[in-house]
Amino acid sequence: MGNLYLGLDSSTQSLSAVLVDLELRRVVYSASLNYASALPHYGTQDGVLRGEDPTVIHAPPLMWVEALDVLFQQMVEVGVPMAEIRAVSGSGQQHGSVYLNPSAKDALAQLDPAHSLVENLAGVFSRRTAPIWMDSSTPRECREITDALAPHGGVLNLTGSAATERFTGPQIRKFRREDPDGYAATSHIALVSSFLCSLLSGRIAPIDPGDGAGMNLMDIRRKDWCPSALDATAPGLREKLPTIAPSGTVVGPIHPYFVRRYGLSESAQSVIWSGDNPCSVVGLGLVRPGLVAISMGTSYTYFGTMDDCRVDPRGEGHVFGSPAGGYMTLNCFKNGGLARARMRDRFQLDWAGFAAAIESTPPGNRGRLMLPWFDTEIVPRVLVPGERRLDLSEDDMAGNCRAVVEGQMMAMRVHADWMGDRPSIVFATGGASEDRSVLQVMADVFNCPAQPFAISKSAALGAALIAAEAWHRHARRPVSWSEIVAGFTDSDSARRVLPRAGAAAEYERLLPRYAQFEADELARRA
Ligand code: XUL
Repeated sequence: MGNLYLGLDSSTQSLSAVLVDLELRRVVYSASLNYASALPHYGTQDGVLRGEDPTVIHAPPLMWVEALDVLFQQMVEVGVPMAEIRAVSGSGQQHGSVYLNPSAKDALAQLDPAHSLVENLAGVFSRRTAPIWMDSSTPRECREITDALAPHGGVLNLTGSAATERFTGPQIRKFRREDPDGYAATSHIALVSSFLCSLLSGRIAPIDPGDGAGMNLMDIRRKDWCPSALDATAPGLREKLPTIAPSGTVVGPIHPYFVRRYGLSESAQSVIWSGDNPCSVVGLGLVRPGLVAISMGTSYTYFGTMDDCRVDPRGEGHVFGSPAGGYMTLNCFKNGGLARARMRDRFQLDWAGFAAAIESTPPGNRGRLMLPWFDTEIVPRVLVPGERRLDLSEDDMAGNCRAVVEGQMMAMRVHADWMGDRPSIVFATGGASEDRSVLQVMADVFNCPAQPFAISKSAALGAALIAAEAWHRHARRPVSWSEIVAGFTDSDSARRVLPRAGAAAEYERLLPRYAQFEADELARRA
């Protein structure tokens, strides 16, 4: 049998698969299935369903189910050696929840390979659609949960995050308020991650502390359900939730459905899934405390790892369990890539022109600053959108380009102070990490090297590596995390950008001015 491990990633827009060969230290297969184009009959726009209320964003869980069949079928058709796969794990978009009725348990156990997964599972839902992470319709529930938990230590301190609109607990509370009968008819509530793992395992799968922390329901230190948070959320909730089990737990052998239909081995193991961000932490090689990565896609996310649990006193950042042990932190800057693109388009530049504009201005931008809150922002929490400039004219092309990037990097540094030690190196990934001028600002602001990764599909890769680690531990041949990730998550040291002493000192002087500007502006909008 080969040494192959499969990682799946059920994300907002697509289902991806990454197959790694641990012997060869190589990704041997990688594919993605886009929901909107491959499964148009679910009527989604980029994988999501929007209604009249713009704050309500759901997705059809059956679409995720069908995607699994289609992707496995494609793997067989292109000749992936399915029988050689030793273990499968996965990553799910975080926070989304799936509501199942009492028939789900038997339907999962008895999946019939003569019928598709959709045919097998069409009747198991007690709620037709699943609220996902983009849904922000629960401010009322967030307030109620915050108030109810105040006498018990506070939601932030108990669960690692302030009550957050997209988190599962507030979403469950809203479901119970709006549809008490639907809630009563629900016997199991799963996350996207645990739901898809349940299909592969043929039983209701546990939730791991990486994804469980995104619910406002888990005691972040004990990594188990938090009774007072459950009580503050909805009656009878504990009975509807699965157990929380450590990341990398082997749930059991893959269900025979997948053996018969797609030729997986009977001994292939189904490993508990996690959220996409915890999986990315592994897929980026952040398997030791103190490592930091900045992912610069549509939004920018700042990931850190730590041994001991610390929470963000401002309540803006999140703490999740890391699948590699200990904790991970996540700060999400919603305006990230969007703000940079907005500035490029405003001055009708291409990315080379944008970089040249930055290079033509000095580090620190002569004190000119911008808060690039074109849209509402998560970190810091900004509910009234609108960018703001200090000593900077709107028409100053180069000054504005530099101010966006500097403002973003300074915000990331200021808002990471609660995470503890300053990083000794920052790993960078995503589109903007290809721009050397951005990496230079990053290196100078953090006063440490900035090093890009060439990794795409970090969540699916992380899931494959989690499957590999779990398989070895289960077979009583444990392998250390650094050995597991070696060769898969090496960064590109040739493209490493070093900080420049003068520029770093300039930012050290500028940071208090930036922090004050931000604080004044937040107070003005409050
Ligand atoms: C994290 C979050 C998103 C989703 C995207 O808190 O909401 O990153 O996990 O899939």
